[in-house]
Amino acid sequence: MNEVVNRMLQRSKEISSRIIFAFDLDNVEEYEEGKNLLNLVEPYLVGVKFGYPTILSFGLERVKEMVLSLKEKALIPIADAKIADVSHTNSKIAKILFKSGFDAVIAHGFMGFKGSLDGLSKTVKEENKALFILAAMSNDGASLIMDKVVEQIISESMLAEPAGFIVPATRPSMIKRVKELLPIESDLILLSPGVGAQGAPYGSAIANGAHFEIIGRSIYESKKPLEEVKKILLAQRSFLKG
Ligand code: OMP
Repeated sequence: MNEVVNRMLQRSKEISSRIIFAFDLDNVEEYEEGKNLLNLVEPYLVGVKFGYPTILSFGLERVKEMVLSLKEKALIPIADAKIADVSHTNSKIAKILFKSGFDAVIAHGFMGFKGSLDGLSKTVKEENKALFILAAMSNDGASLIMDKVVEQIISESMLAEPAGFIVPATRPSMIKRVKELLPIESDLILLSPGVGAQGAPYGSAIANGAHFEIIGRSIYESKKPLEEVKKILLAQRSFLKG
């Protein structure tokens, strides 16, 4: 099993949580506030996903500081740069992100393996990190194009030996479809955004077979983020028991 995934599953078991926090702040003035928020909720998180809003507004040096501090507490930092370019550019992006301490990167899969995912996959393996690939997206429009080619996306992506896929909590049928497309007994994991602010109930992606729920605004826009995180945990745990 991928070493990063191993750590994710271990932490998940230890703290009984399936939450990956989507940390998407877009104003550098929120830096101190953001750090305080992370300190508040980190005991309940398996990982933190940094998206373009945070990386571009805070800058990589500040993000690196946050990433290293999360790693000290055994959280898994994931860089969501939705990599989707040709091989050598993909590799350069990934190397920069790994140098900043990230354990995993997220890439698209529609570009195919040859000349795109191949280079990225090589870099990820060389650095002993994890690659997560978008199988289908959570927005409504994704059902028009992406859902229709999910089989091809998965088969091309598998050549890149990913650690797992991103699947939409907003369309549970797609979570199930992706699971069906994966090899039997595969140890690939599924991360699912679309929970909370985008409409899927807390815990529902877990109930539908995802391993982790990626949740952003419901936490960082809440007046009581810690209470919200505890609500998410309760929902996830009830589905895991049920
Ligand atoms: P909230 O809607 O605020 O919970 O955030 C969801 C997070 O998941 C954001 O960081 C999105 O960029 C991300 N995301 C989706 O919402 N939909 C997708 O299909 C894929 C992603 C992603 O790759 O993480």
